[in-house]
Amino acid sequence: MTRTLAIIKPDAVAAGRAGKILAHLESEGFRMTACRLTRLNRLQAEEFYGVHRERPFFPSLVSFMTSGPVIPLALEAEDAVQRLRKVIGATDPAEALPGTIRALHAESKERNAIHASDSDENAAREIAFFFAEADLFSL
Ligand code: 3AN
Repeated sequence: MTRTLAIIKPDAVAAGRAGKILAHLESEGFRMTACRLTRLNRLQAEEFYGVHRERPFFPSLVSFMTSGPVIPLALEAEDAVQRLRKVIGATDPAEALPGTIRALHAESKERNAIHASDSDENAAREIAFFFAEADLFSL
C-alpha cells in the first residue's frame, strides 16, 4: 500500500459534490487514512502551491483555494499516486477522459474540483502539510 493526498477543492465543496467525489474515490479502491474540513489562509495556499509562484495564474489560484472550505484526504491504495492521477483526469476538464472526477465535477482549469499529488515525494510532503503522523490510520 502507498499513500497520496487529495484535496476536494472549494468549488466542489460549495456545490455539495464532496460526498459524490468521496464515494467515487472509495469505489476506485482508495481507503481514507485521514480526512479534515478546513479553510486555507493565504500563506498556507501560497506555500502549498509554491512551485507555481511564478505562473500567471498563481494569484487567482491562491484566491480560489482560499475562497471556502476544502477537504484534504490522505488516501491509501496500491500505486496510489499514479492511480489517483488517472481517476481525477486532466487539469482541464475539457480534456479529462469521460468518467473521471474532473470530467464529472469540474467547471474549469482553475475550478477543477480536486487536487492530487503528482509524485511519491510530493505526496509525503503534502500529507505532512495537512496531517500529523498520529492522525493517519492504516487499515
Ligand atoms: P494538476 O492539479 O492537474 O496537478 P497543476 O499542478 O499543473 O495541475 O496545477 C495546479 C493547479 O493550478 C490546478 N489544479 C489548477 O487549479 C491551477 N491551474 C493550472 N493550470 C492553470 C491554468 N492554465 N489556468 C488556471 N489555473 C490553472
